[in-house]
This record gives sequence, structure tokens and C-alpha cells, in this order.
Amino acid sequence: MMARNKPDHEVIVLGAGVTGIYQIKRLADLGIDAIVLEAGGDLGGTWYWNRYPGARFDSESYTYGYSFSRDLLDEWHWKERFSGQPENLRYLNYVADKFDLRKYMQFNCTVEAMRFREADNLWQLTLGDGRVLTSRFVVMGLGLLSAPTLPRLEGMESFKGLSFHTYHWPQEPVEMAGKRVAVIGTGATGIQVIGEIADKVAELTVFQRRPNWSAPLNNGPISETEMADIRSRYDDIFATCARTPGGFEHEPDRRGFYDVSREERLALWDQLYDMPGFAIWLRNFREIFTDEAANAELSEYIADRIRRCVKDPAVAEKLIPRDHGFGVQRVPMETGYFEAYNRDNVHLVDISETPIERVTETGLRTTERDYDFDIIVYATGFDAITGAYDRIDIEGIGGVKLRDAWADGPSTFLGMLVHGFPNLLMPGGPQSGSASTNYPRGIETGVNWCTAVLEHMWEHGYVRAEPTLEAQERWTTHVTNMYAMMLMRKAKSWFTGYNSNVPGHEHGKVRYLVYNGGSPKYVSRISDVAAKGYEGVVFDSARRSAEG
Ligand code: NA7
Repeated sequence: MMARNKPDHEVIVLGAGVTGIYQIKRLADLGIDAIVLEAGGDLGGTWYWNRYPGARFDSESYTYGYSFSRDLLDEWHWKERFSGQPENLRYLNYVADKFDLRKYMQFNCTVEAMRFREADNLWQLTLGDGRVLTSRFVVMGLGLLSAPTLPRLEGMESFKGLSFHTYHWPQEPVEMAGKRVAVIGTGATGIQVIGEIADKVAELTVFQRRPNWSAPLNNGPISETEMADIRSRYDDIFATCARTPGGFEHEPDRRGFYDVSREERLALWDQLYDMPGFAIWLRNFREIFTDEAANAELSEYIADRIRRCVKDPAVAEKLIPRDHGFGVQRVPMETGYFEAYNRDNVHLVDISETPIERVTETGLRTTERDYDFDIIVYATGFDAITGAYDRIDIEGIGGVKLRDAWADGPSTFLGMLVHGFPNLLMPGGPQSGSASTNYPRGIETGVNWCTAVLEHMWEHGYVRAEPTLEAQERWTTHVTNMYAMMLMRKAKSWFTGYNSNVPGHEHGKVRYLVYNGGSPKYVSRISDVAAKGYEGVVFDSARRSAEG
């Protein structure tokens, strides 16, 4: 018999970042009883936490902002083509204040456990502060990269100086001048930090395990006049984003790699390399993602550009990746990164040759020697995409835990629903389009789709939605098959779920985390499912009225 419990809230949204802010806006507009629970001390998600020097968009700012409000587009002036963290956080606060969304948000709220109560089709959430809340639906706005991971090094607690993961960079300013600083990790984050602080610290020592391919960001200011022009073109800009695979302004070169001469290819690359943002990655020939020889030719081109920047040839060679080609991992965008190694105060330690043995009270010990530091920065990445889910004890039907169901990698329907976990919606979940696109473009789509599911249910009086196992398996197979075509599957990166600091993820067994079909195909697939009355989703037709 159906229990007659009324939940505390109809919807609970987890996370007040880019996703949660837009999700609560949609729910508030519909007059739904919903709240947002946020673990951080304030809203902003990624842009609240990542306060490290150099943190900024790699997306053109005006393609990253929300597209849902014309007023907002008309009011906001992006000051830089690739805006920095303080400005990005100001923007998200501006959005929340403009639409009066703060009143729905509770901060410093960690959700420790969630259990789906089959008897009354409600989620029961247990919070770190001891509260227990219930809701009909939970919408996950956890972000893709919100579970930071530290190396497992002996002695980390013994270090007497300052040390932190970049995600937990202190809120109060960290004095860098005159300091001896270590940065461990050379992913997108490490590369931003290093470029930014190289000329501000006394000594900077970079501990690199594997180099990353990186290309210049080519940032610059956006004047009032340019911003006015951008505003007048917003419809076109978003239309371009919607038709490109990555959700950016960058459209792939649709000519065949081998249909143009090598000279033409080189001329194109010269042009793309000097363009802002991901142009060299995403305006390139499509074969660079799938064809070893095409990828190798481009990689050699980029290697030459690195050699031109770095004066010491031995250092340059250490900065050129050998284990993977350009663009098969997330391409970090750099500002002064390679040039930093031309400075006398910047040193590169190749820890593939001389591994870190331990952290000492005064610094780091490699197999070669001891180093003394005032600050150790761990730019060591994240348990990507599923990590934030795994950190909550999520229990679905029959007591099954989500982290067990996903132990070998996630399996979802459209990246937004999970069999066995009814009424759990993930606008930017694993295997969704958001994970591989310009994030806000992806999550606007995801939030709109999830909100449409909710509206469909409210309209029909449904209280429970769950994808069938068959539909989920079909989607996961589709996602998996696309990896088979991509060179990306061979690279050890967060795109494939590799993380040496997470037990079980360190061997590079591919986890199918992202949808690689591109934004237009993804949107077409999910729209098709919606048009067919959410084919693949089973709705429980027990009417709300039956619950009293
Ligand atoms: P990434 O891209 O996962 O990079 C992490 C870096 O840290 C990478 O260079 C790793 O080397 C290095 N790392 C990780 N663990 C260790 C240990 N234990 N010892 C030494 N070095 C280590 O994370 P980011 O934060 O840079 O970027 C994440 C995303 O944020 C990025 O893609 C953007 O979307 C924004 P490895 O390559 O594994 O040898």
C-alpha cells in the first residue's frame, strides 16, 4: 500500500553551481517547492572553489554565460575574452541576485546519504548537520570536476608550510612574493597556475609526471564597443554553439585531412594556433581525433611550437608528451606557460625519472634529493564526473548503492536517468552531452530536458520515473561504441576515468564517462525520446491525490 507521506520539498537540487542556479530558476518560475543544498559556503560551484591564481575560462566568456535571459545578456559586460575566476563568481552571484534565487539556497550543507524509499517513492536525504529531509525528486548539480584528489604520499601531514589542492585554494589571499613554491601536476590547472605565478614567486619548482599538450589561450580584453557587437550577435553565437560538436564557436574543418596538401594543413595550423581559445583543437580536421597518422602529424607541429618557446632544448623535450597525441586528452590552454621555463627561478623536475618519495617537514624528497618549500600546491586533478556521486552514499531500489552499480564505470539513460534509482535527475550526468561540451551550453539543454520530464509528470500526476534497464543498456552501449572510434580511449586522462590517486582507477581501464557524439546529435537523441513520450522511461501512474 502506498504510504501517504508528503515530502518536505517536491524537489531538492544538489549544488549551487552553474547547473543548480539554472535548475532552481526553472523550478522557481514554475512555482515548485524546491530548495538547493550546497556544500560550499556560498554559491558558484567550480567558480566558488577554484580560487587559484590563473583560474579562468577556456571557453569564450560570452559563450559560457547563460543564454536563457535576454535581459541578462544585455546587462552583463564580459571584460575579457576568457574571463577569470573572480569575475566568473561575480557573474553567478549577479544572476542569482537578479532572479532572487538565493532564498532557495542553503549553504554549508553536505549531503552524506540518500535513500530511495520505495514505499512512498520519496528520496530521504541525510545531511552532515544531522538533518533528514525528504523530496519527491533529487536533481544532481554536482559538477563534473568537484571531487578533488590528492596524491597518496607519505608525510603529507608533516609539512610545516602551506599546502593545498588547487580546488581548495584558500579564500584569503596567499602571499606568493618571495616564496619557494612547488607545483605538483601539469594538467589544465597546473598549467594555468604555473603561467600565472612564475614571475611572482622567488622560486618555482614544477614536479611533472607526464607532460601535457598545451596551446596558447590568446586572451584579451573585450571593450564596450566589442561587447555591444557581441550583444547584437548573441542569437547567431548561440546558434553556432548549438550546431558545433563542442558547443563552442569553433566549427571543425570539414575537409578531409588527406584531401588537402601538407602545405595547406600547416598553413591552417599556423592560423589556428594564433587564434583565441580551443581553435587549434576544435577547428581542426576531424581525423585528428580518430586517425593515428593525422594526429601524429599535428602533434609534431605542436611539438615544434613548444620547441620554439622553450630556450633549453633538453627542457623543451621534457615538456613534449610522448605517450599520447595532441587533443586526445583535454587540451590545457596556456598563458606564458612554456616561456615560464625560460626564467632562472623556474625549475622542472621530471618525476617519471626521479619520483617523489615523500613529503617532509620542509618540502619534498625525490629519489634524487630533498627540496625545501614554503608552499606546496597540489594541482593533481579530480575523480572526474562520477567522483562527486561516489562521495554520497546513494541507495536505490533493493538497497543497491550507486557507487557499487557504477564500480566499473557508469551506466545511464541519456546521461540523465539511472535504472534502479527512480526520480534522480542528472542534467549534466556521466554519459550526458554536458560532459564533453562547453558546459553551460550542455547543462542548459540538460536542465531543460529534466524540467520537461518533471512537468510531464506533474501534468499526469505521476510520482515515479525510472528508465528501463534495456534503454539504459542501449544508451551505454552507444556511448561505449563511440569511444571505440576515438584515439582518446588510449590516453590515460579524466576523459577515460584514469586517476592514479583513486583506488581502482589507476590502471587506465576505460570508464565510459562522456558522450562523444557531439552536441547536435545528443540534443537530437534526447529530443526524440521526449517527442515519443519519454520512450524508455517508465512512469508510475499512482496519482498524487491517492497520497492525501
Ligand atoms: P588533470 O588534467 O587530471 O591533471 C592532473 C595533473 O596532476 C596531471 O599532470 C597528473 O599527472 C598530475 N598528478 C596527479 N596525481 C599525481 C601524483 N600522485 N603525482 C604526481 N603527479 C600527479 O587535472 P586538472 O585539475 O589539471 O584539470 C582538470 C580539469 O579542470 C581540466 O581538464 C579542465 O576541464 C578544468 P599524469 O598526467 O596523471 O601523469
